[in-house]
Amino acid sequence: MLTAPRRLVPALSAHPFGRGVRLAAALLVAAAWAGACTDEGGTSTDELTGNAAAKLRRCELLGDGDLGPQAVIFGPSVDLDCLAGCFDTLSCAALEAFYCAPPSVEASECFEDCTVRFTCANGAEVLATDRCDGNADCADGSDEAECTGDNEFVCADGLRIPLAFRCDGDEGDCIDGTDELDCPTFTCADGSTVTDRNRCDGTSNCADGSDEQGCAALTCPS
Ligand SMILES: [Ca+2]
Ligand SMILES: [Ca+2]
Ligand SMILES: [Ca+2]
Repeated sequence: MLTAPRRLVPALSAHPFGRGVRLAAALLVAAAWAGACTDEGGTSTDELTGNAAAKLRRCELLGDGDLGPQAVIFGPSVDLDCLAGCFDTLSCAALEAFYCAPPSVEASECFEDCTVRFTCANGAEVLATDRCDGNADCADGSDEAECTGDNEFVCADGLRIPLAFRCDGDEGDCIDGTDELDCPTFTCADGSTVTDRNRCDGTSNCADGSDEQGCAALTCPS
């Protein structure tokens, strides 16, 4: 049974038409970071989440209940205003095709067009999230030039990792585990705690399953 919504705001590259698993994982872990941010002067992540959920409910594609952090997944290489525009303008039929019966073309194209890219010195383009992530994505390595460290998290032992790996629930990023310290938590009904990212992600993480109770689910026509 599907207990968690498919990502409300599509992880562009996690979609069947996307760019592959590695990048999907990168966008996935970028969610917690991006979720805490506000696009200054424009659409905030909370507004985008609320409006997207409202639209999907008007389209009778999303049930009542909570949305976990995993419901909204995107990195800083997505233009929030652009995504909000997609949810405003796309028809219920197009959204149903995207969420319930992928692959779909119209919605996929709208969402893909919201991707912000970085132009390498040689003129090629990579995702904006590839900028200063510690890997040379441009053939000329220019995406890693003049980096300020803003996209990095420094572990207690001095190791530098992409900021997106902070509080992503994976303890294998800093060797000393410090990337998963002081992260938001969800309190289970029995009083134990799990990382907040486990809330409504479709898997029971609390021993009593309470992290998966009261979650909104997609209500696709059968
Ligand atoms: Ca890079
Ligand atoms: Ca981590
Ligand atoms: Ca869970």
